Amino acid sequence: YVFKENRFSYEYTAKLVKRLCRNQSVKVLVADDSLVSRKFIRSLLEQHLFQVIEADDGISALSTLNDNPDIKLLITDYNMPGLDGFELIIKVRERFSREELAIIGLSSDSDESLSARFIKNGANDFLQKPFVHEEFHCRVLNTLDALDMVTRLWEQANLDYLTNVFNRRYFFNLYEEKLPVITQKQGSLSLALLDIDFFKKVNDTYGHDVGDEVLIEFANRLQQSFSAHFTVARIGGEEFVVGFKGLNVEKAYVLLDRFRMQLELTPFETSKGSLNISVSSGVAEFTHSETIDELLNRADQGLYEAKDGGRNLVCI
Ligand code: GH3
Ligand code: MG
Ligand code: MG
Ligand code: MG
Repeated sequence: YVFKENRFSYEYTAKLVKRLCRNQSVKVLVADDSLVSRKFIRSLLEQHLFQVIEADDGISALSTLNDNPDIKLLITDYNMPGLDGFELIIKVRERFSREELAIIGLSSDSDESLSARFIKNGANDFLQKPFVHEEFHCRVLNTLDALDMVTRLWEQANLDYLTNVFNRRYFFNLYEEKLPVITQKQGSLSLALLDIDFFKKVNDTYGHDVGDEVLIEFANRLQQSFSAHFTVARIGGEEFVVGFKGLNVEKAYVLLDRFRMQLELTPFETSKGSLNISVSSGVAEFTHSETIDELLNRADQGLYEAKDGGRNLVCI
């Protein structure tokens, strides 16, 4: 492929290698009722190291997608028995957005309006069969590059650059959206505000870089303890929040106090040696008429009490 393009520059090769590495982890579903066509597309995709899954009609494509939500690209034929390509992508788009799953439509039908109809119905791109191999590769790679770009932009907008947990923007957007839903469903939510104790002293004694190491390690421990079930975000310098959806304040308190104790008992290993770190937290339970700012304010009052009470405490 490289030689055929006759552009054997270092940058070009590096880009290709990077792509091939990415492709190895990309699952592509090929939906086509023709065995010959499926095998052909599979061979083209495998040249670029993609993981290929096949479906021989729309219905089995749909169930394969439901069982494998990590599939990134669906390449679907138009004419198939049962569920055709259009009906398939309309159903697929009820569950997966264009940013989660890319779709490329294919057809050997001579109807010229097909490509526009495919794209209007939710396909990211369309290819007329038979196609030149090179065009197929270009369209697949462009579609996946666009998907990667959206993912990168989303991460830059919503993740904290230092610790990789959710950032302040994500946290406020999420709860402004979620609080009315929780109210409607009569569900419970407790919100904790956590603040590292005497963090300024870490910076002053060991330097800002060690301060950063502590923040990263603290965020990792928070994630390990909570992020499988709850939302963890960094909303300020050394201030983090955990949204305990589904928990009343007593239950959230128990989890937070366990975290506080584990933190106290396990020193942080940094480049300047091991440091003892403690955390103070305030936690409040959502009452169904308040805003996220009001809830956070009540958690902050708990945090103030924890600091005032000598630190290394959780207060309701
Ligand atoms: P307290 O126990 O009352 O919480 O005291 P503290 O020293 O932890 O709190 P204070 O608010 O006085 O200090 C927080 C410090 O966090 C001040 C600021 O320079 C530092 N900080 C904020 N963001 C960062 C960061 O991204 N990296 C590092 N290394 N330090 C940060
Ligand atoms: Mg067909
Ligand atoms: Mg603080
Ligand atoms: Mg602090």
